[in-house]
Amino acid sequence: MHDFLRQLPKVELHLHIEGSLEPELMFALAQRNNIDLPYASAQEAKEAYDFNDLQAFLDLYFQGMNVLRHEEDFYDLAMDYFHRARREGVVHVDMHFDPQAHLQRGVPLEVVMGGLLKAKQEAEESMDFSVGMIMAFLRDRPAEEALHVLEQAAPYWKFIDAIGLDSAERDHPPSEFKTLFARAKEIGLVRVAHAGEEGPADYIIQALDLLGVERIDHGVRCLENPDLVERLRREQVVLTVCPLSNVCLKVVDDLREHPLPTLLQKGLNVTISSDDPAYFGGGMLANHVACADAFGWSEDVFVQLTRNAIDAAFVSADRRADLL
Ligand code: ES4
Ligand code: ZN
Repeated sequence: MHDFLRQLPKVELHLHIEGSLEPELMFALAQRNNIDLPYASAQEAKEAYDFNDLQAFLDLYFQGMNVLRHEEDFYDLAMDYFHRARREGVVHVDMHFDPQAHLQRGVPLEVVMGGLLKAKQEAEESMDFSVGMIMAFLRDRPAEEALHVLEQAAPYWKFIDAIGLDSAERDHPPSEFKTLFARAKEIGLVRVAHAGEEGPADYIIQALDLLGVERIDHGVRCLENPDLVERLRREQVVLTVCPLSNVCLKVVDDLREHPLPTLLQKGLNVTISSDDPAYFGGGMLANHVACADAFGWSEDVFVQLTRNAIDAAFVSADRRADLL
């Protein structure tokens, strides 16, 4: 089964590129940019990755990305991930990135976009790999700031597939971002949002009804509302579920108690992603292997999940045909 999962051409729809920053690269970039890290070694950093909830993770996530200062840093970050993913049999990734997290630290949008787009172009030309771009907005910062950043990003709209909504979910409902998402629709961008990870099922409903999202990132708490589950099934809304992330952030106690099998059994359009592979114990392959071990799924379950991801991926019709 592990060999099958390694060679299966996998498609990842939910990946924060800043969350793919491995401690080894963090140390290399810290040295290159003369930045002090709160860890003595890469090993010590990994040992600090022990989270009780989403906020505990976000604190270290924002701290870790402080080593990203120059265009080459963003390029190296993305290329490092693309190579690792490709070696695990990943053939496409839709990549979230958090411009506000960098602007806040004085890193200009041009630096972020320049590095990420150069890496995307190079990977697509040389690695049989494709990359979708999701400009994500931080829901624990003001909606007006997000709108300003979206306007500021006008020169890059043509390179972006979608906007997303991430960061601390509790007490930051989708309803606060109606104007931002309406503007993204006007621009012609697809919309996705994190909902129902730590937040209630109602936030999934808000994301669908008020933000017009095409996919829900996580969405596992939909099971608290049977009417919502029926709607997600009827409309075949894609859920980008991240099993190891949910274990690490204690959304579930144990992978064997994860709602994934129930979501599938209810006929929902489920996909599997890694979220923040450097922080949550591994990438796409580790997530697939963990599901095989925890749920005893057969090969055809993984084939179906992969088909779901291919159908929803931000790719051209030609590339989608290649992936099938
Ligand atoms: C995230 Cl796991 C998760 N949830 C919400 N926002 C995020 N940003 C990076 N990882
Ligand atoms: Zn996420």
